[in-house]
Amino acid sequence: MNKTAMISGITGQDGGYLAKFLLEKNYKVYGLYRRGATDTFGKLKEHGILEKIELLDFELLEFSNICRLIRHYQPDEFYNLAAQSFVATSWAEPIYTVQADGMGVVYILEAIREFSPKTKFYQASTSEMFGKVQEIPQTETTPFYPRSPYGVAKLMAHWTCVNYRESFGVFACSGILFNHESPMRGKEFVTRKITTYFADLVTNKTDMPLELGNLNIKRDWGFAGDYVEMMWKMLQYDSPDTYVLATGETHSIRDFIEEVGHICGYEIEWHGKEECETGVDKKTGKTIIKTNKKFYRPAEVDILIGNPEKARKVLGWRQTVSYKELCRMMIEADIDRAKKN
Ligand code: NAP
Ligand code: G4F
Repeated sequence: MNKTAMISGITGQDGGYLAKFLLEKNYKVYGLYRRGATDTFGKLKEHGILEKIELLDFELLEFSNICRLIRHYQPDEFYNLAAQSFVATSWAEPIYTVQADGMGVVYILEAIREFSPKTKFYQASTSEMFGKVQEIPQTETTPFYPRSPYGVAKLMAHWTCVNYRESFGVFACSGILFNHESPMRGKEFVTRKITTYFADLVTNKTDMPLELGNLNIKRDWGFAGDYVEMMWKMLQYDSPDTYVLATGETHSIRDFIEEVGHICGYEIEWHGKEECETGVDKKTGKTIIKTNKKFYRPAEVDILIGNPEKARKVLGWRQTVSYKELCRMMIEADIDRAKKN
């Protein structure tokens, strides 16, 4: 009998990579999605797996819907990747974000506890929970200090997961994942915002500068494809636990721009400071990057860098795509797309 897995957030970046991975392992995959007025299956089509997934209606805020799904299908594994995942939006929509990213997880765990206690559960926790970091690098024991409604909601979900593990014996794992990117990353996130811009620039689709927020922020960026395999590994291990997944390297936004720019043949010279900074193409003297206060956040997470030692030892975690390879993979994919459209 094939194992069954439910993936919430199937239309997102990680949903597509995880579904592809599980299908290759002969899982029966139920893709949980919320109805939209426009087509949200673009990533699954690009992966070439849309037809192989059984799609089911799902909404994080609808407890009755979650109960029915879990009671009826009783999946072997449930991967909760659904969330309002854009940190900046969480200040504009704090109540919705806390309900979806926090309470939504309580709903799923309650449904599992009540109707399918054998279902193993993966929660997409995040390095945003470390926020104003209390330790460098961050590990599973670093104290949390979230800086956004998103981080606060995810922290509630994380502790709920730990609590259902300890109180009710639910096989609930929490993966504290640091930023992971790919050509399937949403275009509002900073890496993809930068690669789509440079792709438009080199294919002459724009001659305007790219406007960004704080360029000094540092992130630990890995490749999404590497991280989804570890989600699965967590659920195959003898007992449920919490793991940090990260590369152990950190780079600034400015560094990411320079790397992608370099691949595209631009050498960038920086002028001014902070909210008045510009990046100028050395060859032409043209301004291609501008900072704009609009993209600054009310409270920042200045630096993230994880120590994935526990995952390395227990799960065999290893990174297959380096930072530079990731930059190249993302810009090449966006240039290809820009040429096609
Ligand atoms: P993503 O691309 O933004 O995907 C989020 C998914 O959640 C989408 O499928 C979205 O559906 C769905 N969703 C949002 N609100 C929902 C709701 N109310 N009900 C049902 N579905 C809803 O995110 P991702 O990068 O794949 O990340 C996957 C998960 O990992 C998220 O929980 C994120 O918070 C977490 N995480 C991500 C990273 C990272 O660096 N990528 C790091 C740590 C943790 P629509 O397509 O309909 O919007
Ligand atoms: O790419 P970002 O929007 O990702 P952020 O906020 O780190 O969140 C992502 O990673 C988390 C894991 O740590 C996930 F939990 C979360 O779901 C999401 O996947 O922003 C990265 C940094 C921020 O500090 C932001 O202030 O880039 C800075 N930034 C500077 N200018 C910008 C911009 N971010 C965006 N999105 N757009 C800008 O113009």
